[in-house]
Amino acid sequence: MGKNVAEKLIESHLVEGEMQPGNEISLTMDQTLTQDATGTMVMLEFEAMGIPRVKTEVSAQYVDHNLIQSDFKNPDDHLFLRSACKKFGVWYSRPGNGVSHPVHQERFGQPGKTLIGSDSHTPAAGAIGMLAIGAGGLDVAMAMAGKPYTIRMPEVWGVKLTGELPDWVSAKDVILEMLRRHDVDGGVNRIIEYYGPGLDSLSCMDRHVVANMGTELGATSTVFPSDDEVKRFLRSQGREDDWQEIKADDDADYDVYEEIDLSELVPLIAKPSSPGNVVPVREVEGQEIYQTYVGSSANPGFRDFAVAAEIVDGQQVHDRVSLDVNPTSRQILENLMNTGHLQKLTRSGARIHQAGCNGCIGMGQAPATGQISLRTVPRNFPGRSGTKEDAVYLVSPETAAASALTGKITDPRDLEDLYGMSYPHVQEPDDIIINTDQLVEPPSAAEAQDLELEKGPNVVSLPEFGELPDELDLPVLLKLGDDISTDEIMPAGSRILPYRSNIPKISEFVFEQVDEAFFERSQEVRDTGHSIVAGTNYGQGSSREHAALAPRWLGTRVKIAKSFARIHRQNLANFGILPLTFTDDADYDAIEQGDTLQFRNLRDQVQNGSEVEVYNATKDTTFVAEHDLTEREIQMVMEGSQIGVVKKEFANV
Ligand code: MIC
Repeated sequence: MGKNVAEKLIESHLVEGEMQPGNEISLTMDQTLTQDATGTMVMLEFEAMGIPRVKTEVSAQYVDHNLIQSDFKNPDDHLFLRSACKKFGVWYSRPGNGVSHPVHQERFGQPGKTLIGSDSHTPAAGAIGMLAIGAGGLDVAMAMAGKPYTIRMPEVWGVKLTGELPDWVSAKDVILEMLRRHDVDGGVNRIIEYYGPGLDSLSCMDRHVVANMGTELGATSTVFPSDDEVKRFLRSQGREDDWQEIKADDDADYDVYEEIDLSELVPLIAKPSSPGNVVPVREVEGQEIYQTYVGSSANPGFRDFAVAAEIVDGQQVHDRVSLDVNPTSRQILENLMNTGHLQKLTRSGARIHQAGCNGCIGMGQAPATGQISLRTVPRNFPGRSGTKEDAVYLVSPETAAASALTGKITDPRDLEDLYGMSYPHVQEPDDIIINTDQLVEPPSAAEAQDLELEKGPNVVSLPEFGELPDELDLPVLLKLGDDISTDEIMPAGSRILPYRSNIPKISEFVFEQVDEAFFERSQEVRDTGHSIVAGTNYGQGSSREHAALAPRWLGTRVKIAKSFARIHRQNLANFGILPLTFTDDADYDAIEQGDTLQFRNLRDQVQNGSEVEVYNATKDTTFVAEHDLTEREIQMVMEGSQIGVVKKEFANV
């Protein structure tokens, strides 16, 4: 039996386990990617492990999230990261150089390699035939230390693309169509592999859009073959030598099949406040808007900006609309200047920001109260824009630009009648400007030996966590519903993100979005701990380990959910929070916030089986919950965190 692309990538990096869906497999990681909002923890963790230099082929650190410098905190972090990169042997992408995912694809991405990144959108690199996986910071620190990464072998979901995209419809509509069909958990425990003749009309940056937002489907990763288009892309980046062909064998099989006829797609939109809430733009057109936003790792290509520029060219954006343009890299910005597209945008009234994540993560550009914002970003979880009760819709650059002109949600196909416009077919020029100047290469190990880490007052060492007690009496401090995202657990935004390097401080904001009194309640039981109860897909969204670390600092010992999102479940285990699932949904219904759950003989139960007995002392009832922890994860939960386990391991090497 032939192999598909995902299987080939896995097989060539497999060091342990069998490639059967559900089996535990360990893979070597060739490259790592970190960004500043998660990277400071990664560097602190790497330091705590006591390893002098990274052992990967390439490790790169990007400063793209915490760019607003309203006081010393973010710049302190930047300098700390710069010093850590030099000391540990990591490339440093300076603030303003751009968003990690597109820059990594342009500069370091290589077909056939594996990449692990402390950002959930790391799978974007699957656009050029890599196996790229998002993970918690500690898992990335481990990979930097040369450790293989362990996951459960996912199913491979083959999505055949046929036809060609119609005018006014683009790559964003392809991934929105996947989300329309399958919602935010449709890709759980799967790698999505795109193939078929429809690929011919998707450039590498178009594929990046689709691979990036595979994360919104809950997928472990997304892969595309490495074909002539990947060769063209690498050639345009001056790196043709890094190309190799990787395609599925003719008789390759997939665990699940799907087909999308691109020619049947229409402009789509994800309504507030979930990327899975997708309908045709037609269904919601006509509503007045306040903002449109072009940029982010979900629409990062030259084309995405150029098409918006062509649409607004010669017009003024509506006078109630803020058209925010966030270039994804300095290189793309320079190319847009060179081709005249930037001027078309500025002349039409667009507000140009520095290259970076910016408003995508609530670092500025928050919408006005009760007003609609249309964004090309990957997520619209509640409050993520920085405005409470926001109304963020996810769209293509075409829909964003069309709506900026009319001041209303507009199907871009209407521009033909409204403005007599025909669809601007934009192609990225082949002889682009290449700018690598803001990527700082690390010095040699010998030169780095005596370098010191530059830790300003914002960089606070990692707290140490104690082992799992055998007996626990834990009040349920919060009961939550389905699909709770990490943005709701540990919010981001310009007020909170600057505390990413300070766990005690950032923990004051845990669950602020959903329950403002949570922090105060947690303080009453700080020493004895508490539990959290939730529905399905708990912890979807980002990779931020702060969504485990900060609750752990506040005393969360056990979380019981109907199901967990992959990265968050791993982060919980990494920091010694016991992730349990309900065996019967009725047990979830029976628990009320404020009940006390008793656990007895807990260590024994966790180590010697998968079932844990829970006594609800308030209701006088008992139920059984389950864990699916591997042996290694059990060790972490027992020790109180993976750092303890790792330290011991490295001490014994
Ligand atoms: C996101 O898009 O949610 C983020 C911000 O990039 C996160 C990482 C973080 O929380 O720092 C992600 O996707 O993992």
